[in-house]
Amino acid sequence: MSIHIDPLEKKWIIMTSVIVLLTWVLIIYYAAVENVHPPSNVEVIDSAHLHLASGVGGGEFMEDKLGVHRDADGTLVVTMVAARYGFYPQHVEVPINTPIKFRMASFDVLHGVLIPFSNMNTMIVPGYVSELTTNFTRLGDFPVICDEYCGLAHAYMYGMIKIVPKDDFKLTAEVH
Ligand SMILES: [Cu+2]
Repeated sequence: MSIHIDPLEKKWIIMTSVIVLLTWVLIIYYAAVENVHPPSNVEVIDSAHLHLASGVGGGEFMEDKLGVHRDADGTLVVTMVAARYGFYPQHVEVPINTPIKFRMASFDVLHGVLIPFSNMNTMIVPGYVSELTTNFTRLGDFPVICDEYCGLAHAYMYGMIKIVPKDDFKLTAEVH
C-alpha cells in the first residue's frame, strides 16, 4: 500500500526538512567549534538598587566597585553596569588569551552586549546578573555594543574594550 503525496507537497517536505537539518548542523557547529552557547547563569538582583550597598548583590554593582579586578581565586573579573545609554565603566582594559569573567547588570531596561571578534554576546535582563567567561584572542580596541533596542539613543550606546599583551596589563585599581 502506498500513500499518495502530491509532488508539490513532497517538494515542501524536502525543503523544510533541509532547513531543519541545516539549522541543527549550524547550531552544533557553532557550539562545538566556535564555542557559542546560551548563557547559563541564573542569578537575581534588584536592578532598582544597584547603587546601594544593601540588598541582593551586596553592592557589587555600586559605582566605585565597577571595572576590572581580581577575584579571590585569581580570575580577572569585569563588573559592568548597562544603563540607558552607555556601559559603565566606558573603557576597560584586559589582557589577551586570559579567561575574563564578565558580570553585568542592567540599571533600567533590557540591554544586550556584543563584542566583535569574540563569542561575547548576551542579553542583560533587568533583575538578573549576566555572567559569562570569555577569552580574547585579538589585540586592539573593540567596541562594546548594545544589541538589544533599549530606547531612542540605543544606537549611541557603546563602550570600549582594549585587549593588551599580557605583559602590558596592569590592574589600575584593586577592588573587591
Ligand atoms: Cu542598550
